[in-house]
Amino acid sequence: MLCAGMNATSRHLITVVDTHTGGEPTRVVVAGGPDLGGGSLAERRECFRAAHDRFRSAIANEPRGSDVTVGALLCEPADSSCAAGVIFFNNVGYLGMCGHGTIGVVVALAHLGRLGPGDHRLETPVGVVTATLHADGRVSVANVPSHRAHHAVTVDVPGVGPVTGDIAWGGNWFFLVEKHGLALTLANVDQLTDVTWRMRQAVNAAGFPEVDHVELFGPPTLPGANARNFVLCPGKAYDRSPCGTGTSAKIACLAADGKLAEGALWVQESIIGSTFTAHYRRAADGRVLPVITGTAFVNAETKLLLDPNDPFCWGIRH
Ligand code: PYC
Repeated sequence: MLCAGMNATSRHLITVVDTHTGGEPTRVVVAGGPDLGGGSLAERRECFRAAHDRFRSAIANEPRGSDVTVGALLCEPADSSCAAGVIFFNNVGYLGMCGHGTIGVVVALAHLGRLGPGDHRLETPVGVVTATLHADGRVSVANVPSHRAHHAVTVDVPGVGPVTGDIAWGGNWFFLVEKHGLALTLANVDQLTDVTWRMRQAVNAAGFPEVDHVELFGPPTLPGANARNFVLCPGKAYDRSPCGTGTSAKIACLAADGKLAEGALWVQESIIGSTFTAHYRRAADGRVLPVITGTAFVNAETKLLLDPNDPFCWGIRH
C-alpha cells in the first residue's frame, strides 16, 4: 500500500465546502487533504488512519470543527465508473458509509459545478453507492446492502437494567432499541446521550464490539412520519439528521420482521424534526437495498489554515 507522507512544517491550506443535511453538518474536503496514494478506498482509509490521522483531527475537531462535524475527504475513485471516492470521518475516527454525508457531498459537488441532476456513483470504503440528484435539489442515496445480524439481543445496562434491541448493518453497525421508556425530545438530549453511551458499552462488552452507533425509536411528532429517532454517534455526539445508515439499518429490521413491504415508504424523523424518506428492494441474497432521500444546503465555502506554530493546529483530540 502506497502511503505518502506530507510535509506540514509550513502553513497549509485545505479547501472545504460545509453543508448540513437535516441539521447534521458535513465538511467536504475538496483540496489540500492528505495524499493517501492509490489502492482501494478501504486501503486508503487505513492509510488515512495510520499515517495522517492528525488531518482528521485538524479538520473535524475544535477549534475548526466540533464534535458534530462529519468530514468527507474526496478522493480519486479506484473504480473509474464512479464520479468520486469519499472517506467519511468524525471527531474520533472513521465511518464506513454516511447517508447524510453522501447527500452533503452531492450537494457540495453540484454547488461546485462538478455534477448535475441525474445518477452518480460514489465509491466508499464499504462499497459503491449511487446518489441521484433530483431537479428539485433532493438527493436519493441507494445505499450499500443492509441486513439485521442479531434479533432481540438483551444486555444488562448499568444504572438502566436489561435492554433489548437488534444489531443491524446499514453501512455502519447499529444497536436499535424500541423499548427504552425515554422521551425523545431535544430537552432530554443529555439523558439520551448518557443512556445510549452506556447501552453501547454494554452491547460491546457482550461480544458485539463492532457496534458503533445506538439508535432509539419513539412515536413521530410530524404528520406523515413513521417514527422519531435519537442516534448516538461514535464520538458521543448525537445525529441531528435521521441518520442515513441508521435508517438503512432500521429498514433492514422492519423488512426482517415483515413490517415494511418492498417499495413502501418509511419516513424517519430525527430528534430535531428533520426527515428522510426511505424504501427498499430485496437483493437476491435476502439483504435489503435501501434508498434514502433527503436535502442538504451549503453553509460555507472556505479554506482552513493549518499553522504549525499554532499549539492547537491539529485540533483538540479526544
Ligand atoms: O447519516 O449515515 C448517516 C450518519 C452516520 C453518522 C452520522 N450520520
